[in-house]
Amino acid sequence: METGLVTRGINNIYTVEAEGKSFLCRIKGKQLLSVTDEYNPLAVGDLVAFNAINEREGLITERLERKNSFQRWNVKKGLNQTVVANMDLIICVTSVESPPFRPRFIDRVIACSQNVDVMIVLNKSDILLTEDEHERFSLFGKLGYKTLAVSAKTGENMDELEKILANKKVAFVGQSGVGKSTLINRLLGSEQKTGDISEKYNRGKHTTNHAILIHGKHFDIADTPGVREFLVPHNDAHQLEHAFPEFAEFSHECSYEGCLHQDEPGCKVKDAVEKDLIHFDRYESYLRMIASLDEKKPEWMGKNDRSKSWVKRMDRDESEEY
Ligand SMILES: Nc1nc2c(ncn2[C@@H]2O[C@H](COP(=O)(O)OP(=O)(O)OP(=O)(O)O)[C@@H](O)[C@H]2O)c(=O)[nH]1
Ligand SMILES: [Mg+2]
Ligand SMILES: [Zn+2]
Repeated sequence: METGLVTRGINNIYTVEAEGKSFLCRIKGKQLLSVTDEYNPLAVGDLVAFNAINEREGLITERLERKNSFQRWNVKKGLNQTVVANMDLIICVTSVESPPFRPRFIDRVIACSQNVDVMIVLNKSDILLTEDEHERFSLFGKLGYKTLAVSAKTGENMDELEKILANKKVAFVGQSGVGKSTLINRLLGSEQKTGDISEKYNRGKHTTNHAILIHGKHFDIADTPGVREFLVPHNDAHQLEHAFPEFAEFSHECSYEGCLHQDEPGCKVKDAVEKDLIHFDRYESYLRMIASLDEKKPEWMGKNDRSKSWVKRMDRDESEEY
């Protein structure tokens, strides 16, 4: 029995690395005993116990306990799906344009990251954000998240990013076309496929189609497929609060214990939004996530005009077709 690291998984065949060797492994039996009601039993970054059959192949018998994960809700299957596990840092890669900057997407990435730090990297900063967008981007820094504007094209701030990555195992997640693979190639000298931007939809074409952990000299990076949307995993709704640290100082004053800050009377979070102590767009982002858990229509939409213009400006692709 050996312990190894999953660096890739396609069609139920996993690449497992152990002691400098690489094995192609299947799961022994039909499923891992420890894993129920999840879309995928194993993700890149998982540690597994396996039996080597020969120098190149093996059978996985167990998934070792995860220290953290990045999970999303898989709508089609109605199950939580783990994109990567056991990372030192989740890097949400966003871009200024093509696809446009979408702060609510970042909010969801934070909510999908469980027990792991999140950093926000704004790529394509050879192009400029609008003032409103910049304000919303800087808000993440004020809330305590590390943020950095870079350009894979011009190389701006890439040395800074390298410093942050040193000695870490990180995952790049984000929308298709933001430049995850381009950045990784530049950082690691790897040759991940990169894609053009669709002229019709002004976003990427899902060039990377499965997650893979790539080793570098000073750090390891998991490249992941771009998505149009990350829906937050279906766990206890209260777990969403970790993604909204600015609620904390108000939420413990809410009248109801266990207040979810929707329409409960005496909600101090809602009060704080009305007094502009919490950014209204962050609050709306939160409400959307809660609504998606209930699979309710977001009734609050359109309640206030200010928010409507933000929906239009900041979440432009909500109406886009796939
Ligand atoms: N202007 C500009 N374009 C960039 C920059 N970085 C990447 N791009 C372009 O963005 C496009 C998409 O890059 P990819 O690296 O394939 O994006 P991705 O995030 O890996 O996309 P998926 O694999 O589909 O998730 C390519 O045409 C890149 O040349 C940048 O810093 N500035
Ligand atoms: Mg890619
Ligand atoms: Zn409340």
